[in-house]
Amino acid sequence: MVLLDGKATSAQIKDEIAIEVQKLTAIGIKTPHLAAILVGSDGASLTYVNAKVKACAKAGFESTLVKLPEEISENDLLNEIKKLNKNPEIDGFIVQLPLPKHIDEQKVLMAVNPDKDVDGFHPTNVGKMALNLPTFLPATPFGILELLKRYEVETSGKHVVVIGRSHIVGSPMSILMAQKRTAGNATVTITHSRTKNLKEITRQADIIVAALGIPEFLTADMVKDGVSVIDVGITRIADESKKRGYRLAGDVHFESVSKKSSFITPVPGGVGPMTIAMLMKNTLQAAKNRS
Ligand code: BQF
Repeated sequence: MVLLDGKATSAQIKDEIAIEVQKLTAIGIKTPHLAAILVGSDGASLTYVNAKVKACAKAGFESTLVKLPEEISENDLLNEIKKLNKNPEIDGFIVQLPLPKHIDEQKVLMAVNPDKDVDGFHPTNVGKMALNLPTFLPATPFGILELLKRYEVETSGKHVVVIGRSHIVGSPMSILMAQKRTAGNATVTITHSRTKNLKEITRQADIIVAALGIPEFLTADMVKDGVSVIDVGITRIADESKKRGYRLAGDVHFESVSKKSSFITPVPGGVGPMTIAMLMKNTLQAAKNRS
């Protein structure tokens, strides 16, 4: 069993980016600048957005955090987005998800200038992604591709089973891995909550991407020997023995599944850190596109 170490790999990627930033600024190109909009003060969202700000410092970027109250109107949020769209200092920005229920997420994502949409969530960029045209790939699928690439996990001709059809992970992951690209050329099956006989399907998988959001859902009886497993889950489970009061659980029952695995990502320290690193990569690309 080989652990796909997202923590170490993401640190390496951030170092590579920092070196490139130094080279760019040396020839007079401005320092990449990422902005993030956070609405409200959900604990997990705050953790994620702080991790992004910290990663900017590590990669040699500038960052701006725009904190807005939970009760902000949709219109006022759209105005904040317009400001970032117009601000020439900002190369790329994200709107931290999820948003409060009174705000239409789709409307918000569509307001982001596609050239600054470093999360790759604007329909224009989703379309480009689906057509394998140059664009910002959504950070989590992008991070998974990069992890598979760097660990030389063979994907060509392999059967990849994706569990989960979210717009952020499952759907783009399925599209990307079927494409003619590195960490692609796979035969992809997408499964979800209405799938019948899931276990019979996952047992045929060479690679499983678990992105359904149910802690420890994928168990050893659902996989074949030699499988490679990508765990996208990160559910907070109350645990008084931890200093934060919770532990993170993946969608994979790591202890049993790892025994049958060729490659497997841990939680924490697997896909999560890669997501942050690829957001940095997209922001660097956004800055280069403008110079
Ligand atoms: C780790 C996210 C669900 C909904 C909205 C490192 C992150 C997570 C885990 C992280 C995520 C998940 C992010 C670890 C960003 C990934 O060490 O295992 C980093 O910060 N993520 C997000 O911004 O929004 C989410 C998951």
